[in-house]
Amino acid sequence: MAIAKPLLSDLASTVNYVPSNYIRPSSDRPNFSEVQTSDGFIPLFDLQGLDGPDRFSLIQDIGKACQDYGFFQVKNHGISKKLIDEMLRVSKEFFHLPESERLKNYSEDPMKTTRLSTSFNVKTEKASNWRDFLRLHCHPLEDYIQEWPSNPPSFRDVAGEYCRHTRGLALRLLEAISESLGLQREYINGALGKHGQHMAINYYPPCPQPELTYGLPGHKDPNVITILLQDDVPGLQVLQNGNWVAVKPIPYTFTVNIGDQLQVISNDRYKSVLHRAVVNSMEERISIPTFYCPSPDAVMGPAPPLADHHLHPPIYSNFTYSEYYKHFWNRGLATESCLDIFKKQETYHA
Ligand SMILES: O=C(O)CCC(=O)C(=O)O
Repeated sequence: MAIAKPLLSDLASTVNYVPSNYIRPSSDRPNFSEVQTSDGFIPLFDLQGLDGPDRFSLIQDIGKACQDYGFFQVKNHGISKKLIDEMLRVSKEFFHLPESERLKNYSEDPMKTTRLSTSFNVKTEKASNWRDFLRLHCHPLEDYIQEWPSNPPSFRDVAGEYCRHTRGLALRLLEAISESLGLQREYINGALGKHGQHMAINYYPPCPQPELTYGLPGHKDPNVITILLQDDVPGLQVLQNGNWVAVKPIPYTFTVNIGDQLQVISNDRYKSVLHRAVVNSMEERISIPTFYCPSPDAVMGPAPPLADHHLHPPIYSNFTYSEYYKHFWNRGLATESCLDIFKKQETYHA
C-alpha cells in the first residue's frame, strides 16, 4: 500500500508500481510503440532574423508554422544560457527541498496566484497525473514576487529575472505573429488588456510504469502563447495528423505553441494543438512553460480584420478570459477543445 502523501515527489520514491489512481484506462495510455520520433519536425527559427533584412520572410515562416503545426522552436532568442541554466537549477533545487519546506506552498485552489500542487486539478479529476508543479503568477512581477518561495535563497531573483526576459520574448513573438496575420504589429498585445503572465515549473519524478500513466494527458493551452523551456530529458509529444510525435529537447531553445486565445483572435487561422507530457522510469524531468495570457477582464473574440461576414464569418462569440479560464480549470484536462462552448451557435452546429 502506498503511503498517502499530498505530493507525488514524496510518494514516487517509495513505490515500485504505479498506484491505481494514476492508472489510465487501456484505451487512453501513451502507447509508446506508436509514437513517432522524427527529429526536427517542428520548425526551428533563428530570431536574430527579426532584426534584419529577412524579417518579412521569417514572419511568413512563423505564420506558416502557426498554421500548419501550432508549434515552433526558437534559438538566438536573447535569453542567455546562464539564465536558462540558473532557472533550471533553482527549479530542481526547489523540488529537492525537504517535504516540510515544499509543503509550505501547497494548495489545491487553482485560483491561488502562487501554489505548489500535484497532477492537474485534484478536486475535479478522475485519474491523477504523474506530475507535481509550482505555479506562479508573474506579471506585474512586484505584485507577486513576495509570495514566491524564498527557498532556495536565489529562487526569487533568478525566477524574477527569467520572467522579465520571457515576457520580452513573448512580446516580440506576438508582434511577429500579429504581422503574420496581416494585423498591426501591436494588435494582439493590445487585445489582451493589461495581460497576465503565469509560469508553471513542472516536476515529473521517475515513474516505475510509465506506460500506464501520463505526466500530463493531451490538452490544449488556455492562454495566448506558451514558451516552454525543458531540460534535456524528452517527454513532450505533439499531435500531428493524428499521430503523436516526440519533441527532442534542443538545449537552450524554447518551444513555442499557440494557445486557445490566439486561435480565437485569428478566427481559426492558427490552431491550438493537442500536446502531452509522458514520463520515464529512469530520470526526473523538469519543464517550465511560460503562459502569456489576457487579463481576466479582457474581452476575447476574432480580430475584426480576420472576421468578415462573407468569406470568414466570426467563429466565436466574444467572452471574457475569466469566463473561459474558470471553465478550463473546472472541467479537468480533456482532449476536446474548451473553446466549443464559445463558438457562435450557427458555426458550432454547422
Ligand atoms: O512538460 C511538458 O513538456 C509539457 C508541459 C505542458 O504542456 C503544460 O504544462 O501545459
